[in-house]
Amino acid sequence: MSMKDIYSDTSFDAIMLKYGLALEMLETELKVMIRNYEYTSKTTPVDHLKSRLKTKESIIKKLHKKGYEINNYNIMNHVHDIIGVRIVCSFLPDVYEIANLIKSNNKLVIKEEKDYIKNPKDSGYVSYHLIVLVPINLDGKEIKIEAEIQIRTMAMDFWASLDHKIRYKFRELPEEVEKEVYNSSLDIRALDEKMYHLNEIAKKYKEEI
Ligand code: 0O2
Repeated sequence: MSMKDIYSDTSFDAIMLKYGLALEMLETELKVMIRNYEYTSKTTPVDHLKSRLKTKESIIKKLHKKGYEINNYNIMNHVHDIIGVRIVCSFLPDVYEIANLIKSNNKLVIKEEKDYIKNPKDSGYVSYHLIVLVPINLDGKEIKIEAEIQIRTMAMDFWASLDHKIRYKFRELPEEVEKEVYNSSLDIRALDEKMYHLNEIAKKYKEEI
């Protein structure tokens, strides 16, 4: 019986194993980078980090939505967020600080950047996304696996989590609900600005006393 090595095995289970390994590698890389930054800058820009591997059902749903046939080639080439890492920061500028930190990491390759803070989505969704390639070593050979990193403030995370819940529950939103959900995203943006300014005032006050 011939045994396929994991590097050349293209079965669904082997693909998910590779993504699982890449997620572990990415999480470690990000945590080390953040701890190191916190140590040298004496600041704590990150409130928390969480990650997940997309479920098989969710992968199939995404391919359906994009109009692709369900096969392993399309999974690897058209689903960009099988690995999802979310970094939740305290204040708005922290989001860009962390994004720049990731962009300067020499192990990760930046494939795409989507700044939904400067260009919010029609829904009101605000966040900063990076699609990165994570290198992993299998049987002495390197492969690069795609991952999506979402960076946002706590306020943006609060809105996005509840927006996701509301949308998931109701599928299509009534127009007035859609409008109010959008309006609440404007409140969130204003709140982020306000908390940032209050923190700046507090910092200045601390420096002066
Ligand atoms: P889930 O359940 O969170 O995984 P792509 O993934 O790049 O092929 P797309 O849609 O162009 O497809 O990517 P985009 O717009 O960058 O969005 C990717 C993810 O951002 C989504 O993944 C959500 O997590 C989040 N997102 C985007 N728009 C919204 C929004 O309006 N509301 C909320 N709450 N989240 C949003 P999934 O797979 O759609 O969902």
